[in-house]
Amino acid sequence: MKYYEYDTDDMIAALATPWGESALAVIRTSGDGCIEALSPCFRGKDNLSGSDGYSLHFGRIIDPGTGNTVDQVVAGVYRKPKSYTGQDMVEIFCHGSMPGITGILDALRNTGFRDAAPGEFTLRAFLNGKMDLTGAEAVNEIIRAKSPQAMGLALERLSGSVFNSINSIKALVSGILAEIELQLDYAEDEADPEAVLSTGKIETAISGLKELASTYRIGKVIQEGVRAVLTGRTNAGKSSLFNLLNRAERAIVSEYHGTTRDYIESLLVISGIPVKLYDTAGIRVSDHPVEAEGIKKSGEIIEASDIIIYLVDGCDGLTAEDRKRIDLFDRKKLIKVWNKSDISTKEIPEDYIAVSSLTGSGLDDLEKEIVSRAGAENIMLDDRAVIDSQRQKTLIDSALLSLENSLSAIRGSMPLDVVAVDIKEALDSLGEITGEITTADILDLMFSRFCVGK
Ligand SMILES: Nc1nc2c(ncn2[C@@H]2O[C@H](COP(=O)(O)OP(=O)(O)OP(=O)(O)O)[C@@H](O)[C@H]2O)c(=O)[nH]1
Ligand SMILES: [Mg+2]
Repeated sequence: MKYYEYDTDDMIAALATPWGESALAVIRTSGDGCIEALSPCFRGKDNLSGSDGYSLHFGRIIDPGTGNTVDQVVAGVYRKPKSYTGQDMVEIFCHGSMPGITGILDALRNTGFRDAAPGEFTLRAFLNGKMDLTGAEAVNEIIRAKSPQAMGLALERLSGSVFNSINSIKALVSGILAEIELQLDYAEDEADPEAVLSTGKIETAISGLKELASTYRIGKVIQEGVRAVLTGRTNAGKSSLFNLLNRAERAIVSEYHGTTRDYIESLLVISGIPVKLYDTAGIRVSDHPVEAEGIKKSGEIIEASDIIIYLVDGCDGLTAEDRKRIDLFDRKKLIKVWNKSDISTKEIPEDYIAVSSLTGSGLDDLEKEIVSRAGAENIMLDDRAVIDSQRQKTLIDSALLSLENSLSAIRGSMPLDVVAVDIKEALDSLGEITGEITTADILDLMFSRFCVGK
């Protein structure tokens, strides 16, 4: 969709729930006159066109062409501006039946509704001032959240945690600009910026932005999670540990070497961090083409992982082959596990986590280490605005750069109008974060990532 040619008032419709059989489905509509337009398709005790906002109506959707009943539904009516989009809206709660859903959408098309593009309802909410851009991004983050923590942070953002932080910094920076402009208007001589401006406010704004920027890594980890791979020699106990971490018998475990060939993946949540965990084929020289292919795939997964959990078979102890492999890995990503600690008679080196995949001992330590490697230990999430949007991070960084430039300009006794340019640039970047300043391209990019119907 191209927003520069965008009609914000026409009537749109979309299925807001997944395609497929289900108990219920929701079809959403929005636009000028949509309640009246939908009214002829609805037969019930009440007439939709005269109904109040926030009212529910039981009835049938009929095909306006044939007069046939398509489905029995409940229609929810919202009157502007009290709706998600800020426009008149009708939400149809129907059966989750494919022919029913198709029939309702066809009836709507025949009545003048257009299929909504991804994120178009939220775009309208933004354009109608129902939410700022950080709120709109939060809507998508809520839908994509993979853990309760990710969901909680995104809900905070929807309630304005990032918006409020940015706005208070923006107010500070606007105040600085006002001071400069006053000087520029009234000062008789060219004033020395350092003499007339206190740098304290700029420094406060910088530290506020730095704090917000520093939450990006953790925000991203919580939202998107990390990839962790189990690797090691055959029979080290990777599949046993995979099952233990999953609390489920997912992978085949056996005393035969080379049991796992294709990799297996699962999604865990450890202390709020979504972890995509991979069990892979044990590494050894193999002339069996299937096993060799599995080992090749293991290599590719290790390459793409954020965390590599290397298992040493505690019965055998550390072999020359283990040492050779361990040396190849990036230290920052590597967690070394001494498995079979229940029967190992060897002395366990200090930098290993002793684990028994049989008894579960050491599991807590391993999980803590995974969280720590994800960069998420000691996170205090209460009352904090945490960002996870690359767009917001880039704009915060550019606001920071402009403010730092303004400080250097002041300290270098540059003229006040030069300082003013940097301050204005910082304000523009902050305005872009909340969407006060925006372009069609930004909206295009952002809303194209949304689901249809949201
Ligand atoms: N005593 C003991 N036995 C274990 C432990 N972990 C795994 N085993 C045994 O070691 C054998 C190999 O375990 P797997 O989990 O299949 O090992 P793997 O690393 O996945 O092996 P491949 O898939 O062949 O690479 C099985 O007989 C397991 O029961 C452990 O912590 N303690
Ligand atoms: Mg295995």
